[in-house]
Amino acid sequence: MQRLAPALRDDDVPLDLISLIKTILAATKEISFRVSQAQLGGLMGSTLDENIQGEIQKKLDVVANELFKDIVLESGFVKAISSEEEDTSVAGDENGKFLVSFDPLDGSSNIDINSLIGTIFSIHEAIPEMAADSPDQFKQAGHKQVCAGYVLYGPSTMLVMTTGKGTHFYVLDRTHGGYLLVERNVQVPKDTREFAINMSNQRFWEAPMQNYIADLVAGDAGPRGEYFNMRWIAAMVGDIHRVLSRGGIFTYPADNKNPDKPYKLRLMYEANPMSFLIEQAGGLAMTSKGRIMDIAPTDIHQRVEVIMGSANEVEKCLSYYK
Ligand code: AFP
Repeated sequence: MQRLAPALRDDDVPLDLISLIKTILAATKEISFRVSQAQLGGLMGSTLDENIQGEIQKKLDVVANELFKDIVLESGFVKAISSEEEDTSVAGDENGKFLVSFDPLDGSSNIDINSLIGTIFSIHEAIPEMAADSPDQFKQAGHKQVCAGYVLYGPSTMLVMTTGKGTHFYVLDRTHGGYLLVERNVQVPKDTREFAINMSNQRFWEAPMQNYIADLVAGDAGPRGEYFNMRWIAAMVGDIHRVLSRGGIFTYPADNKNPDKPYKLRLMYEANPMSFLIEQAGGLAMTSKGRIMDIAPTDIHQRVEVIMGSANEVEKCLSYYK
């Protein structure tokens, strides 16, 4: 099995980007260890603080954020970071070549039940003429990402990453402490009989999503004439990993549960990196209005509608919006 750096060199990834990726992965190895020790180390449960999005932070959210932020900012490669757990961007090295957006621990509600969680990251090139402390430098579309990935803290710690030359799976080998390539050029099957959506929001969705899901749930008695299975992990890392592994459609549609917050998932550190991974694996990553990676961001913590996964099924879902 190939080690990480040679695998990246095979994809012609520039050396400074390889160095940054190795720095990020050093942070994830430390987070993986802290996650495995959380109960023993008194790191379960919540803090008394809210993040900028009004969500109560878990103790592990805070630890993972500090670890990731400090290691990445100290590397010298990074001009600024933005994180789900930070109010605004944080400046790094004025000459740093890259911007890193991340969700230090996605799936926080799974922490206390010892279920799937992960770290998501997205890398853009820095804009030389913008100051390191300007949040505006993060307002770059997803198609400008130079790397995206996630690390899933599951039964094995897995890295899934793309630098624009396919999506590859790696596993953390604790015997030598590095990530080993286990599957190159993963492909999302075009067709699927599996969907992922939080069904408890059903009555709040727009009519097209109501109709699409109703047809899936109707199974072989409905217009699709086939049985569809449903899965929901409540951690995008887990749900997208399943889609990348065996196909499926994953959606967090618009809803009117809270009129001030029609979307749940965050563009910069959830939807964009996952879109890059899904598209590089032959899938589609859309909103009901267009490609996620073509959205011009207006805010670091912007939220967005997400419909992604097996290409034919995403097209089918979008046909209900026409
Ligand atoms: P956190 O980033 O706060 O952990 O939230 C996880 C998440 O944004 C995403 O990973 C899940 O798909 C989604 O929330 C789960 O949402 P529900 O609470 O509706 O199940």
